Formats: sequence, structure tokens, C-alpha cells
Amino acid sequence: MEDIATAIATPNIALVKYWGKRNDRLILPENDSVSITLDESVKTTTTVLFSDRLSRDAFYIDGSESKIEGVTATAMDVLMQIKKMANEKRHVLIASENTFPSGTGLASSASGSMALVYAACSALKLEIDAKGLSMLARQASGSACRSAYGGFVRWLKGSNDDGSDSYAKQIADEKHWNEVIDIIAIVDQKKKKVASREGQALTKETSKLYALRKEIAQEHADAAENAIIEKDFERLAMLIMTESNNMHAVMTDTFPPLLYLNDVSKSIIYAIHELNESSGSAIAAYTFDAGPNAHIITKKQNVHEVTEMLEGIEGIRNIIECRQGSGPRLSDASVIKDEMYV
Ligand code: 2P0
Repeated sequence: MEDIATAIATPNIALVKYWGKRNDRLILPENDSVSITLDESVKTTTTVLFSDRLSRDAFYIDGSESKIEGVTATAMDVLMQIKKMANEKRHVLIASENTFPSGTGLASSASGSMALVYAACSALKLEIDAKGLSMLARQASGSACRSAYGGFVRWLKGSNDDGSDSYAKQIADEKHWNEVIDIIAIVDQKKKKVASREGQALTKETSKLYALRKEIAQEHADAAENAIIEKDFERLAMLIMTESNNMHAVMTDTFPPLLYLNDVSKSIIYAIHELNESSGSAIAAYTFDAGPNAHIITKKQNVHEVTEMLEGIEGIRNIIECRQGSGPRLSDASVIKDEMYV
């Protein structure tokens, strides 16, 4: 007997960042974070199959069987939790395809973890809402919990030791303020030198600025939520830039330092400040995750101006325009191939 389901999920870009855990095993953050869920121009499609024909578990990513280690191992632990919830004993076959334009530098762990838990729950007919999905995805990769909804999303850090109050909630759906978009400027397509998980732990261990960072980020999350509800772009833009700079300050204060930005990233920062100054108001904001690629948050009416400015910066390899997405969904198109049966 076989049970199968396929889910599609998209990544999200954090406007207020998550960088550090209060509990490593349950993946509970030190502060709230706020993000925009991206549309399907960047997406993960995952099929999960439970079958008594399988002789063992197997996990395929982009067509090749993956070793169960690192983030994949954490995701597998969550899958075992889901199996337990459904009293499921059969082996599982997972196939996951990332249809990101090549070398976007976007982490697939958020969309991948969300697509995985949604497909697994659906295959096992577990009745689970978006909040429940966000809590399961959180335990695979923290930022994944924010991909449970479309539009603008806030991940609540919670205070309970068991993580029962740490989940994502939607601030506003993708129709509320759909003029707001993300233009991704790809600067470098290489894998980052220090993975987020190790980097976060090192910051917590060594940065004396980090205690202050948690308070600042928490204030930023409240302020960003208000700016989003009130559709105040000027205020949101200032917060996004200050917030990215603040996270990169504690990354730099980590020992040895985590220097994710390069000279091209810095040129983009200067160029955005010049653009805003010459426009007389903040029409665009930069934000960087654990890497040098820039996400420029702007409004649809400014796309031309921002893109033209980016095209003038040497070292940018690719520019991708992403609109707001509507959250994960189920699909009929399985990505499992016959030869994947083990
Ligand atoms: C974020 N990042 O809020 C921040 C900004 C990177 C910089 O969430 O250990 O891959 O799997 O929970 O979610 C990257 O961290 O880390 C991240 P784990 P994750 O989007």
C-alpha cells in the first residue's frame, strides 16, 4: 500500500532577522523576526511517499540521493516525528526539486523544509493547520516556519521551554500591500564559508554585542509590523536597512568574525543610500542574509529606477525580481521517478 503527496513552498526574505537560538534542539529563536514570502519564481516541490515496497528510507534532492546529515538529518528527525503522530511504520521516499534560477544564492532550507512537512502530513492525512505546519517546519530549519503563510509574516519567539508558543503568524496577506517586492542582486554564487547554524552558535558564544542585538531586533519586529499594517514604506525601509546593518555588526563582532558581505555588497549599500538621497525619500532598502547577495525591497513603481541603478554596479551577475507569494500549496505533479525506489 502507498500513500503519496506533493507540496510546493517558496522561500522568504527576512526584513527583521533571526540570528541565534535560545534552544538548539527545538530551534527556538532569541527574538521575533519578520519576513516577506516570495512568489513561485523561486520554489521547492517535494513529494513524500510512504510504501511497504520500500526496503529503506531515501531522500533525493534535485535528482541525486542525499546523505542524511546536517540540515537533511534535522529534517528527517521532524519526518520521524510526523510518522509517530500518524502511527506510521512504513519506510519513506522523499524527492525534492528546487526550481530556483541557477545560482540565486537563496537558501533552499526554508522552502525545502516547509514543502517536506506539508507533503508528509498530507500523505498521512494528518489534519494540520498553517500554525501547526509552521511549528513542524521550524524544527527542521528555523526560518522555514515563516514560509507557512503568504505576504508578510512574523515568527514569534515565544517563551515556553517546549516551543509551544514559537510559531509564525501572518501580519498581512499578499494582497494587503502587493506593491512591495524584492529585487535580488546576485553577487556571488558560491556556497557560504560558514553555515548559518554554526555561525549563529559562534555569535552567541563570542559576541558581547549580541545581548543588545536581541533587544534591538525585538523592537524592530514591533516597529516593522506596525509599518506594514500602516503601509508606511519610508519607515519600513529605514528599519530594514538598520536591521540588516545591525545583524551584520554582530556577525562582525563574532570571533573569528563572520564577514559575509563583500566589496560589491558594499557598493550596493552606498548606491541605495545615494538613490534614496537623490529621490528625497527612502524608495528602496537593502537587506543581506548570511551571504553577499543583496535583496532590495522596493515598490513596483520604482523597479525601473532600482534595476537601472543595479545594472550600473560592476560585479552583479544576475538580477531577479520576486513578488509576494501566497504560501505553500499541494500539487498533483509528483517529482518521484521510478528509479528512485529503493
Ligand atoms: C533569517 N537567516 O531570519 C536569517 C537571516 C540568515 C540570516 O534564518 O539553524 O537556515 O536551520 O534554524 O533558518 C538562516 O538560518 O538556520 C536564517 P537553522 P536557518 O532568515
